[in-house]
Amino acid sequence: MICVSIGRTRHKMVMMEHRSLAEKGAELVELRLDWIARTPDVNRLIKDRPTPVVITCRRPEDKGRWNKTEEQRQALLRTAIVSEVEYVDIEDDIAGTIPRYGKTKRIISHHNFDETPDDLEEIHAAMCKKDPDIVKLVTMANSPGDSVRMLQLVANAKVPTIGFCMGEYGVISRILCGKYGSPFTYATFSRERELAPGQLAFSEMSRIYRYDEIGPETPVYGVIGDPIAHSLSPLIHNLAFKHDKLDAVYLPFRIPKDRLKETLKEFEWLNVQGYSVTIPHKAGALELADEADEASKKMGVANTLFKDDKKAWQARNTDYDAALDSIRLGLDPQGKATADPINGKQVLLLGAGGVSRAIGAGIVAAGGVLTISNRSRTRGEQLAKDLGCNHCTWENRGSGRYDILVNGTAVGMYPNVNDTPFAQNFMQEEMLVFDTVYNPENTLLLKQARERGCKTVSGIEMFVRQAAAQYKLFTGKEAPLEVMRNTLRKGISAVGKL
Ligand code: SKM
Repeated sequence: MICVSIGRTRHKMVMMEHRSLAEKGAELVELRLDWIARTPDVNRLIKDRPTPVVITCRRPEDKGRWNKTEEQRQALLRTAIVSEVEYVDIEDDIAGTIPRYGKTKRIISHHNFDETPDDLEEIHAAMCKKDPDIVKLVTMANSPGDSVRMLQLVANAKVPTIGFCMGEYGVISRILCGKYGSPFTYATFSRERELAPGQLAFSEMSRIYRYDEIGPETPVYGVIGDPIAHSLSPLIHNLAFKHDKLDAVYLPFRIPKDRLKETLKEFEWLNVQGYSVTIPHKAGALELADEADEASKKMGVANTLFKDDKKAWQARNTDYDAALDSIRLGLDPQGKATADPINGKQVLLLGAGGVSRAIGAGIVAAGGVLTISNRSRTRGEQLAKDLGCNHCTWENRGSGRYDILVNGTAVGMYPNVNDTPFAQNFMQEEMLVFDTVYNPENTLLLKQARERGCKTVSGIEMFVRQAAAQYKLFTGKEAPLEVMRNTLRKGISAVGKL
């Protein structure tokens, strides 16, 4: 069950939001009395409540907004109990002063906004002695492993325990706590109304992550990277699982660059079945895999890890085929060509990062005549040397004649939508211009290329194809490509930014 928190300053707004959440399917709502500007009137708020409620009134030391006396606060909690609300949230240090009464269930809570302390088990054990129906332990995750420790605690608890972590590293524990037995998780009315760090919106938790359908056996997948909050992989993979009615969930795993090895070890407990891999882990993922295909080894980077039948980690690079197929689609939209349309074409590739390395290797393998240009000259020269292709300086990138231009840099990506890596007057009409940037879909580079009469392919095509290939490696099933494409487009316009 998802408990949705409401924090509004006026009673009227709390009740309105409560009704709206009930209409949207919320089964339990937390009313945060500390947000109400005047003296809260509990009975008014709960009189015609459309769902069961948790009554909570947080003090400033627990990052709440309560600005009246402690006596008044505790009196409110008692009033809620006497009025037989379904749950009341009582901080562990005042549990002794609020007696059990009637049917109201006691959630004994403890928050730590700084860290997930080493003595988590001891804190939990002490809370279990305070006559709880439910123990609620919420701490700040300062590393990915903190979420794992918290979920282990939930899984081993003898008393029903809500346990999750705050912050970006904690997001996975908010989504997975139910899998390990947490009676409910918390979400917020909308992302703009985050009441605690890392809280997801009710719609994300219910419609994207399908929290209520995650069970003990649900296979877990996810994307690893740093940063990761911007990634649209969770959106498209989860909605593809939903479309195919698969019992599976896909999470955003933030892992710092220097912690990949130890974190993947810690995540073994979560029994993750497959990872998409993004910056900065593409080289590290390849190194840590038990086995890799020849193409990934040659590129030195992988964007996919999945467990094979023998539980060994396999590495692949789905960026490679996705990029090449996107280019082929642009050159030969009807798919009529009998030979590879890239063969013999002059290709200018801008950039020398992981994506460029994969695309460049693919172009060379397909028989394209590749030239690399990069803002940092030494990196560009190094990649050209590794791939055995031409190099041209960034200043001279407009001087040659090319059939295909590929942008493998992040220039033009949101929020820098007015930037372009290649001036319009350098473009030739018969060129195909392919931009790996997918947010926005219509980058300035692509707009100017179209004005100039060039054919274009957007980064959406590549992103969807690399995800679809991962989906097949993860599930053994063909991905619902159209669902993924439409979801990505909607996701980009809804989020507006990545
Ligand atoms: O190669 C992909 C990766 O699979 C996922 C991703 C993302 O989620 O942003 C980006 C690319 O690196």
